Amino acid sequence: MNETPDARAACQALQEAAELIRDDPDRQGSLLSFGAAGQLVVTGDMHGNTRNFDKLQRFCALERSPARRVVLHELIHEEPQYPGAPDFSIDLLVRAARWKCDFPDSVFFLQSNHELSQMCGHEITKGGRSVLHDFERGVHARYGKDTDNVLAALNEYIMALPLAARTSNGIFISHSLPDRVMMHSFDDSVFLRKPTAEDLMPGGSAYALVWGRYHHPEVVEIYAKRFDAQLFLVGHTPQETGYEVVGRMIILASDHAHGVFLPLDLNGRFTVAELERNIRKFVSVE
Ligand SMILES: [Mn+2]
Repeated sequence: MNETPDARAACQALQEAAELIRDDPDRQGSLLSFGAAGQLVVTGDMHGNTRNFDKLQRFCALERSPARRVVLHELIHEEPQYPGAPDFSIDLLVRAARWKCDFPDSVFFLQSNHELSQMCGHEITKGGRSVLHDFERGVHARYGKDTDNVLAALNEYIMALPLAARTSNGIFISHSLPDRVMMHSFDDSVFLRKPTAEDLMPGGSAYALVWGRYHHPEVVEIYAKRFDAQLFLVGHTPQETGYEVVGRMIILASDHAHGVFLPLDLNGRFTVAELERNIRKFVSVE
């Protein structure tokens, strides 16, 4: 049976984005590197929030700002609008993939635990509901008989994602940092290669990177030395007021009405306090 035009367009956007992500000229192994020119806009988790994504697109205005780049993570798995409702966060992911296709040198994504779980079929439960099942119901509501094709294209996109980005002014961006207990077993060379199936499984270093929680300033210090980073920007840990500072790390959240993003000058030098002053709330964007 032929695909519907919508499903065909969604698969095309996801597959084309996956190809661009795999072959990114700014990428080596699973690490993106940004040079000392232009502006970088960093977000936290978005979890299907199309309202904040609209604002991000308006703020970035990539059609007239070629020197601006934007890093996004954790786009899927939203809180359904009412109990029992499907999760429609596939809509945000497809829009973001199109944004990458339209501006391949400006739009970047990082691997996140929700994307990884969706691809691997590792269940996440939230308040008793099955997050993966609700997401798949949303994909089915949008794409019907073409659901499997869209999910396959989605998996190709997720498999392509890099793990982290670093800037020439010492900022390291990833979905999270490994837990303290993983400090000794974490394999730093995971950034130098395309993650293997083992890296992405529980116990693997890519898995540990995107699932880490409960960070302490002294652990952040240790990773700063190991990764040769001045400052960390991450998402993952929910932030009701938009962000939190943990030593030399800022945790950003972009998935709700108090969500934030962080534009920074790629040739500037920053302390954590200076970066904190650059944080913008989505509500401040028209
Ligand atoms: Mn997360």
